[in-house]
Amino acid sequence: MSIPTYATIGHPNEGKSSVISALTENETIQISPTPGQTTSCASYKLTLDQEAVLELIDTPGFQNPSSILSWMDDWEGEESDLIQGFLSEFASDPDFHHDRELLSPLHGKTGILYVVDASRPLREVDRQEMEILRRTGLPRLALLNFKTDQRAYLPNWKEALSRRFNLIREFDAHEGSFATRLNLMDALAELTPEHKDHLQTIKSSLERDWDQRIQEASLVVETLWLRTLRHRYQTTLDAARPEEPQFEEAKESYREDIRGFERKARKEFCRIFQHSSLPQGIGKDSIFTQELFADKVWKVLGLSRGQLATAGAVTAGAMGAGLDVAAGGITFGVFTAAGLLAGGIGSWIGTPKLGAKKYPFPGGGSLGKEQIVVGPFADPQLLFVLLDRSLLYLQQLMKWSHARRDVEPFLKGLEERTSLSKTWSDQERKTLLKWIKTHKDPGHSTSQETSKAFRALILAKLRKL
Ligand SMILES: Nc1nc2c(ncn2[C@@H]2O[C@H](COP(=O)(O)OP(=O)(O)OP(=O)(O)O)[C@@H](O)[C@H]2O)c(=O)[nH]1
Ligand SMILES: [Mg+2]
Repeated sequence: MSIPTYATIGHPNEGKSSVISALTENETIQISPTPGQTTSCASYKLTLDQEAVLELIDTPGFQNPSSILSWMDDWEGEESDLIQGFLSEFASDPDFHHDRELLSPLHGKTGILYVVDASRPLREVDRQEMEILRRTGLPRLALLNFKTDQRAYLPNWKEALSRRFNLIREFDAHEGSFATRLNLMDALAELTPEHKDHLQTIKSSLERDWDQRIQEASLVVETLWLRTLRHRYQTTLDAARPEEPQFEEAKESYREDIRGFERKARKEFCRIFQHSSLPQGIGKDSIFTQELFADKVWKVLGLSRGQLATAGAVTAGAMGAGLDVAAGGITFGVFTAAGLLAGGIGSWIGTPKLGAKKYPFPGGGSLGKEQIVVGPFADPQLLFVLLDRSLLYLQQLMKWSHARRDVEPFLKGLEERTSLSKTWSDQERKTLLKWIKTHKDPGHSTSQETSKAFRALILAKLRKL
């Protein structure tokens, strides 16, 4: 069976290609602020489970709507031959190249998506374009795209469109959120009822696919936590060099490892949501883009000291205790439950100091050489900061339209955000702290249980984003 095929048509530069890009999650479609970017028709497929389920045809913008309409007014042939008649008449006129390209794919197609930028005033050419499309006799859905926030012209647009279109829907190509895409499937089902069942199946598949992505993302978050929680950086102490700079180098290597874990998680998030060109963390002065260990980041993100002290002091202590065992009685992180409580419940002053210690290689081998060990980090706040930054990144990513080619606003949007985990309930925080307690060492008897609770919590949060 052939799949339903819709042509996006409209005036140049209104967002036709952007609509297709958002809908099919295709970042490679040419989109440009210069009108006339699309010069010939191109077919794009919506693919689910490796199967093309819907076809969209991108077309160039109208160039001569007034001439086309006058020509149509004079047409004396059958109405059903109108488009074919136009294409034959203007077959070799270079001035009508774009118009031919945009009308030629209409033959045998399921319907038309007429894309307009409804944030600008309505003009006579728009009415002419609408009238041309009406005369094609195909089912017509008008998509109101908004290139700016201006909505004053909306009533005019709606009034003119309602005379010539079967349906009118808003579709902000730059928002292009998941819900918007689902709504469009409903609109297409209404426009072309003969494909209703098929479109309904597409909608269900889209929902299932989205949920799988969210589940995968929650696993990535857990992996990031696990790697960070247990990470230790070890290196051999060079007896010929002073110790202090070597301690500092080791600490920086440890920090760089954790930054690497975070970068990897963001890369995974981008892969899951099919974005290949978004930055995974650049910029200078936001709680999101700034360096992970910056004081400001720790102050704004993660939990407050009070939240950590009340909900997690014991666990925080346990995190420290875990270190003592792991490292033969030496505590590397200076920040333990005692430190947390002594610090009171005010806000964070900054990142707690990271400890580095030296001790002999276990078993007395290596000819008396000593090693430097940094981590695991004793402070659970590191995990909460990472969690917040992951969720904030996902929040931005999940609603980032594939039609957007500008990276600056992606980073800017992140700068305006603040801690999510601070707003969670005591119970939710306890779930997370329990996870920490049971995962600091491998093989804890209840780690599967706490892992399940952790993922369920993250999943619920992601579904709400
Ligand atoms: N702010 C904003 N800009 C948009 C939106 N949709 C499209 N644009 C911008 O408008 C410009 C034109 O978008 P295209 O998708 O290339 O438009 P088109 O109708 O395919 O243009 P032609 O192929 O030239 O006819 C680009 O700079 C887009 O980024 C939107 O919803 N919001
Ligand atoms: Mg285009």
